Amino acid sequence: MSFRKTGIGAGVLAAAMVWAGSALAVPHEYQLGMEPAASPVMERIESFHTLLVYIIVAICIFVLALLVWVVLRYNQRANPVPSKTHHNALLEVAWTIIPVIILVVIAVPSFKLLYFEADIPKPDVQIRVIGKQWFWTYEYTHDGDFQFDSVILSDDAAKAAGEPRLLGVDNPVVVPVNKVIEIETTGADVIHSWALPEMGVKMDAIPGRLNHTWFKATRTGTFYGQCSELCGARHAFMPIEVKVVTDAEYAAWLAKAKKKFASADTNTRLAAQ
Ligand SMILES: [Cu+2]
Repeated sequence: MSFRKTGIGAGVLAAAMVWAGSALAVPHEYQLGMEPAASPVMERIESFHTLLVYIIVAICIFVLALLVWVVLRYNQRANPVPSKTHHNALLEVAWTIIPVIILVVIAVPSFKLLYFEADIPKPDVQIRVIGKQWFWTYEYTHDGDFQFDSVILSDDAAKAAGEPRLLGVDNPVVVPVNKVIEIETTGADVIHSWALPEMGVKMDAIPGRLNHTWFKATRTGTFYGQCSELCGARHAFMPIEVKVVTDAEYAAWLAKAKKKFASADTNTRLAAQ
């Protein structure tokens, strides 16, 4: 991640971790695997990814072994009189059937995962996410009727707030832990994409269209994401910050947010008039 390379101090990171109340959900130096899953969808994505890695490694080793065998056994010196064999029915059937079996082994869990992701359970919280050039607007349409803009913090403000550079925002999204959060995305100008890696969420926010996805956070903490559809000059500067909190903390935040953001005009309210 660029903010590590561009010099966030370890102290700031440690402070951010304390502030977040749990492991800071950002990548680390020399990280090999994905970030630890924090939702049922991401847990399944990670185990599917692991299955694919095993299959890919096995195929690579097998193909490499074949190559080495051919190079050593059938080079001109070792094998001066080449075989005139031009086909072998058994071999041809095998190299057709075995890849088909491998593809089926991949397809079955892949479709299962796809449908698990697409089937949105009954939501506890619904949030409309509107991508704008270049920030996000969040509308709480279920738990009250308010909206707010979520804008990147300046480097100085991020430092002061103990937030990672280029990821912290002024108004993070707040959601309760272990609850189904339905996310409805749309775009106000061009196509954006709302992505939260640890929740396994990446959904395009397209003008004139409502896309739906969901996540259920399995632990509390602060999670970061970024716009994932090139949307213009400041595409890299519209991060996503989601705080997952307990039910009580969520209720308290909701009460405050309703007052704080009450003056803002919401699209929902305009539509209701
Ligand atoms: Cu973008």
